[in-house]
Amino acid sequence: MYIGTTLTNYIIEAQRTIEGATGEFTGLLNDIAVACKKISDLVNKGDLVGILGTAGSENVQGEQQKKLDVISNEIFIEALAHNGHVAALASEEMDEIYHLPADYVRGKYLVLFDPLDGSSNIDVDVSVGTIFSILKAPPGVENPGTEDFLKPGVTQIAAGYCLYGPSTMMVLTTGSGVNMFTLDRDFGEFLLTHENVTIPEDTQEFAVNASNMRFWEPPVKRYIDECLAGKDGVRGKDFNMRWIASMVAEVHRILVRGGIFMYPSDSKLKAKGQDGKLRLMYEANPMSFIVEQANGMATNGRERIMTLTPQDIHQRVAVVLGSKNEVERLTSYHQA
Ligand code: P6P
Repeated sequence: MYIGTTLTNYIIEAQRTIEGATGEFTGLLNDIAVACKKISDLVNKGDLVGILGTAGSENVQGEQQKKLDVISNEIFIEALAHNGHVAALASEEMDEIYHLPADYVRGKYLVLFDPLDGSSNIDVDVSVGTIFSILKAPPGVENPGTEDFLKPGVTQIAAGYCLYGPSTMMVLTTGSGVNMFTLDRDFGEFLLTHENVTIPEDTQEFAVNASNMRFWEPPVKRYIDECLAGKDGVRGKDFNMRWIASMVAEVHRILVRGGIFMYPSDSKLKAKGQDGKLRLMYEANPMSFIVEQANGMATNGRERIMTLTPQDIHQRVAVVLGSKNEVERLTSYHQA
């Protein structure tokens, strides 16, 4: 009876190719998978277990927290803090980094995560997801500080997301390509379903929140106008638009069929002193790692996201990512 390749088996096989691997990384990814399975279970139950709606609190971003934002954050801490694979954690839902209790065993890794991205969709039953980024912890440091997290995206050991959609899918890169695993609820395992995913270099589909059009910088306005002009315009082909308001779902679509996603800088965000809406450390960097490993491209409109030097755990950044030739085109318009 063929079972298929489970996420755990796949990681153990991958670990065998890593010099000196101790199994701790495998243990960490397994802890992350457990957290995501638990979140998937709750997301799927929704109102049946009374967890929709707002928590009546705000996160560090000043955004209304959904009950599931808070619960998902607690699930991640519960799943990752106890097993001795991490030295500290950072989350969109926590102002400060999370230091382990003094009696907990410390591990070799730091994990940054957005436990439930796109949660404004949760009450209307639209796909949401978890995003995570894994860094090496500084050796021998009992309690890593914020500065130990503030590393550029190119230093990530691994990155991934779990999409809670019609099916629950774990998408992961450890720097050797991108693989997708689909959750088989009957026996609670993520099974390998898409190996070495690559993003088509061209596309006719763009994703942007067009309601911000009047605030866009000229290069973005030019790019979108050209797409809207379709085959009668300079692009010579028609384009389609998507906007789900859930970055995990947008990135997943792009991994599967190509596309360009953008949350650009604009005058409204600049007026608030923000370079973008999305967060560098636990949204843009992990998604950029995944997209680049799938032969795509990710910039802030001007430079590669993964080379940016972080200044703050919760700093925001402009994001343009997806099909390489389209990201290059839009980025070139910023240099024109
Ligand atoms: P807007 C969700 O809140 C999120 O961080 C991303 O997942 C998503 O792409 C974006 O913000 C949606 O932003 O302004 O369209 O609601």
